[in-house]
Amino acid sequence: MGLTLTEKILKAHLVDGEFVKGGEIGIKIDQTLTQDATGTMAYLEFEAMGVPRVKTERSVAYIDHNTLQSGFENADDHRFIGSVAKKHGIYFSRPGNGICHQVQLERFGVPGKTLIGSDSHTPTGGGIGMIAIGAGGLDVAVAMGGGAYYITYPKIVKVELLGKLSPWCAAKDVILEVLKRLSVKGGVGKVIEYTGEGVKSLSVPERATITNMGAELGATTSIFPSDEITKQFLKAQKREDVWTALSADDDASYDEYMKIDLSKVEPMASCPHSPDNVKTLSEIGKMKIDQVSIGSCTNSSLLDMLKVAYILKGKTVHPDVSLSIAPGSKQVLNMLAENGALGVLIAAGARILESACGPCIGMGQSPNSKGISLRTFNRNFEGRSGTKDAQIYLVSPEVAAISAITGVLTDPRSLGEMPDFKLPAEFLINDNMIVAPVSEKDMDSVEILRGPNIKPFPTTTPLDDVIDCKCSLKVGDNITTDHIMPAGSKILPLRSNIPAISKFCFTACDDSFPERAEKLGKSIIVGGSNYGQGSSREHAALAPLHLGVKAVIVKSFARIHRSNLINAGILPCTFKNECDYDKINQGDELVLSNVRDSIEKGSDLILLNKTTGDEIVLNCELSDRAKDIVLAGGLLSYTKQNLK
Ligand code: MIC
Ligand code: SF4
Repeated sequence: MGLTLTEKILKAHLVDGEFVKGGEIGIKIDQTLTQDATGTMAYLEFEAMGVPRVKTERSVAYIDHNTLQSGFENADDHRFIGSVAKKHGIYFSRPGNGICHQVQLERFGVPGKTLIGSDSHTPTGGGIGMIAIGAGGLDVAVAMGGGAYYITYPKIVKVELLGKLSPWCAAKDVILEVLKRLSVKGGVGKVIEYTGEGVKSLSVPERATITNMGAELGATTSIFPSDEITKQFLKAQKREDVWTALSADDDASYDEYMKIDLSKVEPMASCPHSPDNVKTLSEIGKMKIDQVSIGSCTNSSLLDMLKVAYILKGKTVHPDVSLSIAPGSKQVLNMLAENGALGVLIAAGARILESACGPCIGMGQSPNSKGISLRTFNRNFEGRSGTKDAQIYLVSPEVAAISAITGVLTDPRSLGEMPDFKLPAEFLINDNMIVAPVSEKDMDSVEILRGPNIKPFPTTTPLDDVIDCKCSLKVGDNITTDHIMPAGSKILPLRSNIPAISKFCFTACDDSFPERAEKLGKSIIVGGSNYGQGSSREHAALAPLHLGVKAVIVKSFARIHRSNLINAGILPCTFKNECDYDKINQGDELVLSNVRDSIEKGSDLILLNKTTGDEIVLNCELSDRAKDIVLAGGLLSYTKQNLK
């Protein structure tokens, strides 16, 4: 039987384990990326491992998240990351050069290669046929050191695309359609593989929008074939030499199947407060809006910006609306400046932001109180914009641009005929903001620049055999990492200082949690299903670790967060019987005994609720490697032990 594209790439990179669905496999990683909000920790971890030079084919450190420098902290982190990169063999994309996923796609991605990044939207690389996966900073540090990356051998979903998008309907609408069908948990443990004749009608940036937002399905990654369109894109980036044709075999077999007729896809929006709360524009109606933000790693390509400029040409942003635009990379911004489109955006009244994540991660442009904001981004979790009572709708750039002019949510199909927007035959290539590392012999001449806010990785201890403590917090379903470890302009600068950032842990749900947890010394958190969805930020595990959280017991976990807990040495348990969730209340006294032995043997754990007298059966299914990591007290201790 033939192979899927996912299987072909995974097979070529397999270094550990076997291809058994649900089993664990280790794959060789060719490329890594980090961004600055997760990067400082990742490089501290890399330094702690003591490996002098990265062993990957290409590792790149980006500065794109923490670019609002309202104090010394972010600038210090940028300098630290730049110096570590220079010393240890990593390319450094300077602030201003753009959003990691956009630049990686333009300048570094290679079809058929594996990439892991300390950012959940790393699957953007699937747009050119890479297996690109979001991971915790520690996993990326290990991969830079030459270690394998471990994933559950995924189920593979075939999404067959038919036909062609209708005018003014967008790639964003395609992924919103998938989210509507599968939900934010529907992709867990799966790779979404796009095939079918409809693939040919989508450009690389459109494909990348779709794979990018596959992260919102909880999927391991998403991938498109590498074909003539991929070749043209790479040629226009003067990188045709890295192209290879890649696709699934005709007789490949898949675990699940879905068909999407592109011609039937219509403009849609993710309504507050979840990316899968998808409605068509006609279902939502003509809603008055306060703000429009165009940009983010989902929709900030040159193609997106050219469409926006076409719609804004000769118009003025509605008097009740604030429009901000952040082109995804210096390449995009520079080309807009040269072809005159930037002038069109400025003339219409758009507030041009630097090429960075910006409002997507709450770094500025928070909406007004109860404000309605249309954003071309990928996440609309409550509070993420920086305004707690704002209502965020996720839309395509086409919907965003026309609505910015009319002041109400507007269907772009009202624009009538659509011109044929084409990618240029040649992009403007100027890599002057990418700094190459020094050669191995000059390594010692590079001094690592550490600012006072940069504190070491928290210390961990081997797993206790008896965990006897209180439940410090009980939360419900679909808790995001933005709940656990909020971002935004006030908190992000503390990403390199775990004791300081921990004071904000879970404050989105309960202001008193950090103080309570710290007073308790050790505790357990209880949650519902899809716990930890969203970002790859390992801070959502490191802050609980610092606050003494020993175990997290939930109905189900999101993939990256679960591995971040394991990497931090926190026990990730699930209820054997989901109804038992109701048998624990915040403040209850809980005991887990015989923990080490049960983990080693892979047997169920028994939790005694001393407050109620209930005995609750818990699952903590771990691969052999994950068991060793948890027993050792986390991935850093485990790796250090294994490097000896
Ligand atoms: C996000 O979109 O939430 C982020 C900020 O890019 C995160 C990474 C982080 O929290 O640093 C992600 O998606 O992994
Ligand atoms: Fe940056 Fe937003 Fe993309 Fe995260 S989702 S990488 S914050 S642009």
